[in-house]
Amino acid sequence: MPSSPSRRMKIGEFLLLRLEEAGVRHLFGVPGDYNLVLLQQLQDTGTLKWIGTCSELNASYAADGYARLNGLGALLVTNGVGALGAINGVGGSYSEHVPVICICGSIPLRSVERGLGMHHTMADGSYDHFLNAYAHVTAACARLTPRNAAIEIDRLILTAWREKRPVYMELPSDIAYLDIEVPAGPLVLADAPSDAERLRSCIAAVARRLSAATSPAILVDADADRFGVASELMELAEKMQAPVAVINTAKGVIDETFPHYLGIYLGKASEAHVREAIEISDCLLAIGYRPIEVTTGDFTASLPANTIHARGHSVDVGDDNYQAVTLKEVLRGVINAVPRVRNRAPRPVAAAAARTHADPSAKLTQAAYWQAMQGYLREGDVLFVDNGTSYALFGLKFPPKCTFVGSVNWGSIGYSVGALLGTLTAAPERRHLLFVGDGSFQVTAQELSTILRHDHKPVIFLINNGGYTIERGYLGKDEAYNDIANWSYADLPKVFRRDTSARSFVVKTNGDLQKALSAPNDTMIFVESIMDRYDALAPIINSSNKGAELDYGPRGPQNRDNQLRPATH
Ligand SMILES: Cc1ncc(C[n+]2csc(CCOP(=O)(O)OP(=O)(O)O)c2C)c(N)n1
Ligand SMILES: [Mg+2]
Repeated sequence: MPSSPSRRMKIGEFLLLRLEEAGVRHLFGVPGDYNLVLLQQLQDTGTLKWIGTCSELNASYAADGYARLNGLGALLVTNGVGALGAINGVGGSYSEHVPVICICGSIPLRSVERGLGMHHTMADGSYDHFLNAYAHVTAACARLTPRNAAIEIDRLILTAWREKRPVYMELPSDIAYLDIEVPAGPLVLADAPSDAERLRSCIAAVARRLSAATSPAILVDADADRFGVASELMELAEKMQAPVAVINTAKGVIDETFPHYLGIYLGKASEAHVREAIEISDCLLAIGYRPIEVTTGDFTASLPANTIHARGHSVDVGDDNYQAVTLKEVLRGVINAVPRVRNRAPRPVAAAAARTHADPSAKLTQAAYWQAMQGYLREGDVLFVDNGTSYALFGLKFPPKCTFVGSVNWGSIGYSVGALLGTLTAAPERRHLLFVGDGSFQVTAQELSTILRHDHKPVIFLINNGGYTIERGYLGKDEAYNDIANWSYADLPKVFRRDTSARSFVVKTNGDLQKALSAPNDTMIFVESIMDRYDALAPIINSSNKGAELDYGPRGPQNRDNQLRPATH
């Protein structure tokens, strides 16, 4: 049998080359003795650009943000201490379906083989703890050896890309410079072709149902973005004149100015027209739907029993389950197969709510803040939201071509600051707006320094309300555990970069906010808005109140008048 062409390369250099071929141009992380060898190879070969971060947690968030815009992201950590620092973020990538490659410079094989005790281990003779930990938060993981490296590197990168999930690889520090035989050709990121019969049958089954329906509709979760099918979904909706709703994880995935876009579906918490179109559809096509309490209006979502469930690599239609098909091919086939509908007009778009005039000298409230933000958004923005009262961003209407970045399922506070570094690195030409609370910001604040170091120009909107307001709606309206230290947030750009040109604003009134919003975007803008600790939009407090019922049950302490409730006017 003729063997496929091969060549010889150093393991570390091969890994870097493969990352580059997979479209990864930057590597985030923190150096450590076990990974310095790979960093030296990166330096010597000039393949990827190194973006050192202040912590591995932030590197994991940055790689996640980068991957969301770039299709794939990567970070480099050191054994144990670095790997566990990053595992929260990698777990988030797993939960949120984001393809991230976590590379860990690990214990030399010499020590593993001889059982030599080494630092950054449990000193218990085992070297597998961190590999085992990562097995729970990755689609695949492996420790590289000279025998498996050529195969494992390709398998792991391709698995991350195909599954839209993170992978973890350990590169023992004494093998990065060893020559191995590697394939001569480049790594091609592609899905395995669908099974021809399954694909044909699946397309026919979906198209048949959709064509026969009188009220077809589409419901979109985040996988529509991860598997890159937003434009197909809009094409299908257009051809069938069918309405499309998203759940909050997929905010902005469907252009919100698209005539067939309905809004966000959240069960009973949805607007009536959205709820009706989804719940009484006689053929609902759901894309990657993964319901949890915060994406279903506390389990009040109710999809029709005969909903078609399409996922990245499989489709459920009635009793039939189709495997070995890809979402993109299925949708392309369905678009071609369904007849063009002309008599199902989209519902007229409601006129935008009239803007009330804000008194410039009045103290800033959340209601006025979010109304002002609606006017600030512009086409093409990358819009970040962290946990907290900033969730009000979900209520704003996005202009075309905006990208939403958030972590709705995983919900780790501080994610947004690290991820912002990642999206800025992936797409520095776009305008990036971060909406974050003081509590979330404190978790990962030091990454602001890396953002400044690389001359990025985001706009950071921080709400200083003295602590964890959204948590006060669960429990502890006035308890000290929901209070935090009152930093001088707007001074931080100067702290993190002495010669910063960032424009900082401390906003207390509507007039202050207007001034901040009129600053040009030629440098970083940091807007610290001081607001009342009890101020939050009613849907947000309601959601916290309901969350407390679910979390603590009827015997819980939330009923002792110990909970922030929506204001009653
Ligand atoms: C890593 C992590 N720790 C704790 C929490 C719990 N938590 C959720 S929201 C929140 C408070 C957020 O406060 P802040 O960012 O100030 O937002 P606010 O509601 O005050 O606007 C906390 C502590 C979490 N989601 N993630
Ligand atoms: Mg707060």
